[in-house]
Amino acid sequence: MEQDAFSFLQEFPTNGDLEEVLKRTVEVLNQSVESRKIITRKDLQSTIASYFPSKRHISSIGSTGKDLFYSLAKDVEADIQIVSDPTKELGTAGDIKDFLQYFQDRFRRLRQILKQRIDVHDAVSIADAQHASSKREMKIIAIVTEKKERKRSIMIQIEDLENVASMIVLPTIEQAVFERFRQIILDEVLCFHVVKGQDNAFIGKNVLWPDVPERKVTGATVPVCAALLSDIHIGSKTFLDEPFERFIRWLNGDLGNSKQMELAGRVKYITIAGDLVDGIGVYPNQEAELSILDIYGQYQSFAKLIERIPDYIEVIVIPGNHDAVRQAMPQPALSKKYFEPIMEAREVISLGNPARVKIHGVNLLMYHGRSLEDVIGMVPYMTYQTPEKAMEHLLRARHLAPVYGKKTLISAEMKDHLIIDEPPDVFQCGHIHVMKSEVYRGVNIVNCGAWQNQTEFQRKMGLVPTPGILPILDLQKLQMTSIDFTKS
Ligand code: D5M
Ligand code: FE
Ligand code: ZN
Repeated sequence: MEQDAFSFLQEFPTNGDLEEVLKRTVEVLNQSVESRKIITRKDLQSTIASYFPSKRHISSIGSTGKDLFYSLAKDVEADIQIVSDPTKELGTAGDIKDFLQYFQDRFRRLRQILKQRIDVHDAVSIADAQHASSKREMKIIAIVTEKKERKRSIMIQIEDLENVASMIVLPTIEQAVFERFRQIILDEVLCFHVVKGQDNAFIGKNVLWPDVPERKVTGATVPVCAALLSDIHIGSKTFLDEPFERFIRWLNGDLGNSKQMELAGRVKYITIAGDLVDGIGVYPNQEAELSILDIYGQYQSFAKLIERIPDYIEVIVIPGNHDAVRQAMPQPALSKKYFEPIMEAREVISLGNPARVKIHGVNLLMYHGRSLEDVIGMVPYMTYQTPEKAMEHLLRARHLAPVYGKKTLISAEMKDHLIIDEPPDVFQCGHIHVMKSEVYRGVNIVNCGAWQNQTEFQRKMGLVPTPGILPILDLQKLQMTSIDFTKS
């Protein structure tokens, strides 16, 4: 055995596995074609990687840490499939005809998704429901165009492709069902249980969202991880350079306890859900809070930081509302001008917002999350401190930005790119600057938080961010963990 292999073994956590590691290594050497008799450090590492997936970590941090850092991700081949990216499909929408076409596409496709539910199969059109006899119970699929809440009743205007109708939710309805009606957001396509009332109006009895079916998601076959980031806001005076520096050092095996280092070694992917830089003129008086006053310089600075991400890690980025692309959803990928300094620094996959990728077969939906503000503003009980609940609502609506004409600008494209056609395995957003995750019907939901401290503007808005905490997803077990980089 060579000296280096000896020192590796000395550092290996001493438990019953040591003998097993040696035995396996000898077996592998005996079976190999080369008639080598000397065991090297690399042989030992590869045995541990193949046979002892949970024993890959090496304890201790600091100066000796780096020598002992073993990266499994380095030995795993990247497996990324881009499923959808709006960048090349965007048109120049604008007139009334486009608007109609956009909503018709939204209605038809969401109706199709709704009809896949067994409890919606028998839904009829508004016209058929209006022709039915009074007091008859029916289901209709419609888009919501108006909602007015009174003390204990709700007036709702609905439409399908041919007709419009009014619906009233009465105070006599069960409280829990009343609360469901209160959660409705304008422009959602929903299934209503109604009873025919007088004058062609309906009495709302219940409401169903398209939702995602409860399911079991299959993870990757290898134990690799993805570090999920968003809202880095380079160029802002409140960008947290020290926590970000610790994040980079952790990735490089320079920092962390044994468990955290083991995790770092398994990071094969970094996905960034927008707001890479702070931009210019995004909110009132932003100049006072900028450390880099030109947008190109901000992207250069971003490039400098990500240059230090180990090169075996694949980085995927999409833009957010602070990035230098059009604001209307969907957003195309960063233009060449700003992406150039990034590409000179390291290889990065740049996609539009939203984007879908499959990583080792795990279906990831990346979306910056501007519309979460609209959801939080319109749905009772939602707050900026629980962005995962707002994300859950988007999954239920099967749409990333239901309401048209509020804070989220939506471009009326021929095709509605914001429909969640296929339920994702992982749903990643940012924008809110509060790190939260949960599992909803088998879907891993994560809002990535931020790498920017509270700005003066956010303070005035009452937003309390949770910056510097990194969510990490184990792609094999589909489990989320997090590391707080704000503490040294
Ligand atoms: O958004 C950062 C956070 O600030 C996010 O939680 C939304 C909140 N924000 C941003 N603009 C507004 C307005 N106009 N009202 C209320 N809350 C807001 P970012 O996209 O990083 O600026
Ligand atoms: Fe942001
Ligand atoms: Zn944002």
